[in-house]
Amino acid sequence: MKPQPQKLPSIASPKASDPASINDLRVRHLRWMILARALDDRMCKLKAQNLVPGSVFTGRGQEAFSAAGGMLLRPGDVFAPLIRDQAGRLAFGETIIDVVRTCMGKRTSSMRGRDGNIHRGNIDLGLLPMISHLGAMVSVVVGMLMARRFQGKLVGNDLCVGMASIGDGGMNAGALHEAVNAAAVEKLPMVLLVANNQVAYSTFNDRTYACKDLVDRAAGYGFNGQSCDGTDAAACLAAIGDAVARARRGEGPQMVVATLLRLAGHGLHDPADYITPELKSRFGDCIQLDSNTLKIQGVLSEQDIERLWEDARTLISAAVEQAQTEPDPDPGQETWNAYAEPDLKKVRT
Ligand SMILES: Cc1ncc(C[n+]2csc(CCOP(=O)(O)OP(=O)(O)O)c2C)c(N)n1
Repeated sequence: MKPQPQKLPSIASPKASDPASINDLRVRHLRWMILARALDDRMCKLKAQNLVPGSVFTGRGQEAFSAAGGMLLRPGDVFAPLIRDQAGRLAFGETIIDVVRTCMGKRTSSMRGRDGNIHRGNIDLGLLPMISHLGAMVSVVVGMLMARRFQGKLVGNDLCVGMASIGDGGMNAGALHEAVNAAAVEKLPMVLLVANNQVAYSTFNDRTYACKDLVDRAAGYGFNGQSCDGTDAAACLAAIGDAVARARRGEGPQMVVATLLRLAGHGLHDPADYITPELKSRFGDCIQLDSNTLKIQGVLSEQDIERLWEDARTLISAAVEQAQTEPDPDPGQETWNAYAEPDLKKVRT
């Protein structure tokens, strides 16, 4: 059973004909985006205070697409996020405290303070620990869906869905092609979210692929693909909502390609000075854009939006305060086995 995320209401699917429930979904969407941005910002500050070992990777500018992915899944689904997916992770059920504990290298974190912060996950939740940013996770999702099929669990027209996230650079990794092709041949309920943020680290689109649009690849694999403006929150919800619904109905894999811009470096160590002002001027910030839209449409007031930020920062501060009281890993107390103990209660007591 997917635990409900911290103090945030659970996500309901909108009925297409009900404007109130659609507005409710859009507000929840913005809430996840803001929570993720505030958490990313706080992790950057903690890094500057020397409280985070390793680098910090943010999803700045990608929150609308990522959050829509996480929140449109449901318990029993599988989600393989990447380093830009703090928003989707939270919306799918990752807790703030686990993010903070992991980033601060605490023994109480799901990584037990043994690793950096990018490989965290929660198998019970169906949130897969990331192996690599470069396409390695799609085959894991394909394998999990195949396992469910072998167990007789992948039948009917309301299937569980496996969602994998990938970037424009990762789309060119060999492992990705093999896994996506297998998903197509097996007609698996997989949704591949492609965040085209214009750069693979510092390599621009014109040096990473030669087709007109990455979504053209879907036809090559033999399944459905669609594009959306990744800076437009409502467009992300609509495109991913449609893709997830198709996959659940048994229509096979779905690709959703979002066009957006990474509004930060690859990680905190990267100043991203290769992003020109001209390129930057072509893309908005999804959070600002969505906040403005919801204000203009009378769905939220300026004060409502301020409160979303305040609530997010309060939750994050509480988690940071708690994590600061918790122990760092101590080799003298650890059994440094190669494989993690699935039962974390052992390390928490
Ligand atoms: C097999 C492999 N090759 C290279 C790298 C180094 N690397 C890490 S992320 C990255 C670029 C990824 O670009 P993209 O998929 O567009 O994602 P983005 O970082 O832009 O979100 C590279 C080259 C790696 N981690 N693994």
